Amino acid sequence: MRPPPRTDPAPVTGWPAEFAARYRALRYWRDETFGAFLATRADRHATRTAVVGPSLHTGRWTRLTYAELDRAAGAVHARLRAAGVRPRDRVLLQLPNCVEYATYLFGVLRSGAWPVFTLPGHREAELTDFCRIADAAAHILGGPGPRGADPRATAQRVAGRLRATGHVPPLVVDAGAALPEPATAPPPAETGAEEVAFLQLSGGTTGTPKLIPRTPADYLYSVRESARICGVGPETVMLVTLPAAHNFPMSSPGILGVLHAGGTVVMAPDPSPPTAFGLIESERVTMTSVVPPVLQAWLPAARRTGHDLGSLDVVQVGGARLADAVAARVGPDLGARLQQVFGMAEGLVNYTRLDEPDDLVTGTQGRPISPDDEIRVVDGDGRDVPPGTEGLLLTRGPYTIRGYYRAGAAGFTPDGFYRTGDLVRRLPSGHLVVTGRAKDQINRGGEKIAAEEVEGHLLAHPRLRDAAVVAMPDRFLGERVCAFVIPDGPPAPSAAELRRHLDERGIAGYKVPDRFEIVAEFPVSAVGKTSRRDLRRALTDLLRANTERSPR
Ligand code: OOB
Repeated sequence: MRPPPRTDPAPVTGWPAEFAARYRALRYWRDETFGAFLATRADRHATRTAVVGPSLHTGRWTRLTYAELDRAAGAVHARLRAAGVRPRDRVLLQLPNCVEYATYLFGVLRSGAWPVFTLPGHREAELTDFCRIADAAAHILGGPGPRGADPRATAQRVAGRLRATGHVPPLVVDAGAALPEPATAPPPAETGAEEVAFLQLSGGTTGTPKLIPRTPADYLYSVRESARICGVGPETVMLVTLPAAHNFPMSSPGILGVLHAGGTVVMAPDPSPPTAFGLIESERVTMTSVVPPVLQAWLPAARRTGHDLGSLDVVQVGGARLADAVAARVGPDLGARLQQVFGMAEGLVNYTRLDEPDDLVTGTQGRPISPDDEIRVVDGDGRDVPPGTEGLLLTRGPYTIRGYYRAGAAGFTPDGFYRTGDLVRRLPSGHLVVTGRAKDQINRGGEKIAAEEVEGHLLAHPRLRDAAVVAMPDRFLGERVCAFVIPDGPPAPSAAELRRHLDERGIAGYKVPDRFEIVAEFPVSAVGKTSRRDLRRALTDLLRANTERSPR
C-alpha cells in the first residue's frame, strides 16, 4: 500500500459559475461520467465489437465486444484498487496502441483515478516531470518502448530520479500481465461529471510541461458533437494510427466518439502504408485520422497498393498544417472524403464539414464545433483585427479549459480566453485558415516540442554557454528541430556528443534536434532577448544556400 497522497490536487481554474450554468442549461454539459459512459454502451451494444487490435497480454490479434471491454475495465479497476490506487489519484497511462489501451483507459476512469496521457515515446525526463507535477500514484506501462527500449527499465530510472528529490515513485503496473477474475470488479467510483477526470498533455512552450485538466461534462460534449459532425454511427470502423494518447485520436471524434456511437475501434500498431492498408482491407475500416506526414506517405502508396481500400469513406487530417495541394489529392488518390481538423488538447476543435464545398475542405482548417465557441483574432496588443486579416487566435467556450493543472491561469487572458499562439485568418463563413504560429514551439509532424524545454537540457551540458532551439522547414515533416549553440570556448562539442548528452538526459527521441549549428553569438531583439525569429531566418538562408550549392 502506498502512503496517502502528500498533497491534494491543487485547485483547478474552472469555468465561472455563470458560464457553467449556461453550458448546463444548453445541455452541453450533462451528468454522464466515464464510468457510466462505458456501462451504458455495454448494455446497449453488448455483443457488438468495440475494440480490435494486438494484445500485450497474449501477443495475438484480439477482438473485444462492448460487454467484454466493460468486464475487462472492471477487472483493471479491481487490480488498481487492490494495489491501493484511489479516486482522484493520478495515474500515468503509457501504452502503445493495443486492446489494453482501451481496457486500462476505462479501468482507470472507472476507478475515479485520473489518467495522465503520456506518449509511448516519452522517456525518463518527461515521465519524471509528470510524476512530480501530478504526484503520480501509478504508472501503467507495457510493450516495447521507443526504439525497443524496455519501459520497465525506464520506470526504474524514473524511480531513482524521484527518490533523489524526495518524491515517492509511482507503483508500476504492467498492462501485459493477466487480470484478476472479473467477478471481483468493484462498482464505478462516484465522481461528478464536472470534476476533473483526467489530465491531457499540452504541446507546451515553456521549460516545464503543462497538464490539462478535463472533465466528463466538457469533454463528452465535444465527443458527442464530434461524432455527430463526423457522421460516426454503429457502422463506423475507425482505424487509430496516431498514438491513442493524443487528443485527436482520443476524442475528435476518435476512440471515445466511436464507442459513444456503438462503432468499432481498430488499433494500428504503426501508421505505415502496409500495416494501415492491410487493416483497412481486413477490418473494412470506414474512417481514420492522420497527421499530414502520414497522409503524404499514404497518397503515393495508395496508387500502387494491392489492398482494397474501398471501405474507407473519411480521412481526417490534423495536428499540423496540411498543404492545400496535398489536401486536393485525398479524393483522387485514396477514394475517400477529406476532413481537416484543427484542434488542441486545451479544448477548441475545428472541423471542415463533410458536406462543405471542396474549396473550404481543401483550403481551410475548418470551423468550431460549438456555436458557443468564442473566437477572437487579435493583434499583438490584444485588439481585434479586421475580418479576414491574420492575427492571433484566442478562444473560450464550453470545452476549452480556463487554466492548466497546478499552474493558475498563465496562458489565458484575464477574461478567460486561451491564447493558442496560432496565427489564423477567419473567413466570413467562420472557417479558420492557419497561417502560422507565434509561440516558441516546434510542430514536428504533429508532435509538439517546446523550444525552452530542449534548450534547458542542452544548457546542462558543461561546455555550452547558450542554446536556442527553432523550427526548421521540412518538406516531409513540415518542421524539424534545429538547435543553435554557443560553445564555452574551443573545441566545440560535436553534434554526436550533444545528441549523446540529450540521450543521457532521457528526453523523448522526437525532441532531439535534427540539426545543430555552432555559432559564436545569437542575434538579439530590440529588448535584448535572443531573437529566435532572426535565427529562423538565418537558418532558412543557410538551407537555401545549401540546396543551391548542391542541386539534385
Ligand atoms: C492537436 O492538439 P495538440 O494539443 O497536440 O496541438 C495543438 C496545436 C495547435 O495550437 C496548432 O498549433 C497545431 O497544434 N495544429 C494545427 C492543426 N491542428 C493542430 N496547425 C495547423 N493545422 C491544423 N489542422 O494537434 C489536435 C487536437 C485535437 C484534434 C486535432 C489536433
